[in-house]
Amino acid sequence: MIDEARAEIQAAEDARALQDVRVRWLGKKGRITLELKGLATLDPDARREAGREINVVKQQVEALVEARKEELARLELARALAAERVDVTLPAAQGSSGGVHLLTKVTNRLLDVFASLGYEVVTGPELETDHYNFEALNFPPEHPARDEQDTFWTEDGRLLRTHTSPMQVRYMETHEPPFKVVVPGKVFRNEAVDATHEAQFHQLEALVVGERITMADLRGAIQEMADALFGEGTRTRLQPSFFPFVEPGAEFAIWWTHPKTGREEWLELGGCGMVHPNVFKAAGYENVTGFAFGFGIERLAMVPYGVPDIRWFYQSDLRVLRQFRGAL
Ligand code: YSA
Repeated sequence: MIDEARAEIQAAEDARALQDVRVRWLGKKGRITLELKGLATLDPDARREAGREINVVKQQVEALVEARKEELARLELARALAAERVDVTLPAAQGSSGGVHLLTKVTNRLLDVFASLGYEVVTGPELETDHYNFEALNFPPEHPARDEQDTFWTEDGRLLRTHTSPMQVRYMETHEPPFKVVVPGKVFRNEAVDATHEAQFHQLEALVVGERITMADLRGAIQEMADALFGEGTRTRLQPSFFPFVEPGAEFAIWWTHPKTGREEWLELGGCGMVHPNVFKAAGYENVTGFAFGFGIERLAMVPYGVPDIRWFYQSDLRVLRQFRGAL
């Protein structure tokens, strides 16, 4: 009988099956219970003997059930642990690491170049007053040059700066010459947006003021920047132009090879000139001279990296952004 019980107990694959076996053997109508009840029909001596034997079997069955119960619990735990096992040899999930935007890289490169030439980097407010954006830069209220720099106004009469030049006067008001500064920053214009014009873009401004600073210094500074950015001996060109806050004024360009077409041509970078006496007057300066220049960072970045449309910089399209991960 004990062998039969042992076989059934061992065959129970889970706690529920084991409970069924236990009931079959030890329950109210179980085999051992019925055997015990059957003792009543025996005479006292045989009953004592048979009772002892059945009780031994009963204890063995109880012990076997208990042992199997513990064994099943151990197996269950081992199964659960196996299911939760982490395979450390699997390749890790590929998270996106992000990257620095091409415009930020180009700006940082420019700032490195200017820092190495001894320029201090300063920044100014994007929300400006008419005074700093126009008036102090020698744009009188009705001057037609204002039309080229239409912008967005707040109800209290301030405006989103159209260029980084307002920092010229702000800086001069709080510093004494001589100095060399560069001002990177975001600027805004109410433009008809197209492949080369955005309503929000970036400029970099340089301002150098001291005694006897001349146009030759301006020429040299632009040459140094071009050499550092595009290689020693890069040709640069200044052509006469008009900006109210310089006299004389010029547009500057560098000679370079277009990476897509392979053609050599002039790349217009921005405006420059000798700081106008009226600007020095607005800043409270006397007996100094200086030069300034400013240019668009997007336009500069577009050409060497072959970005055909300025709007691509701001569309957050990963197919575009990923191409410049390794740039610079
Ligand atoms: C001129 C003389 C100085 O002594 C100092 C600075 C300057 C530059 C002047 N403040 C200025 O903003 N001139 S600009 O209107 O001709 O713009 C300069 C550059 O900004 C352009 O050459 C172009 O590269 C870029 N730019 C202008 N409008 C743009 C633009 N880039 C993208 N989108 C636009 N809408």
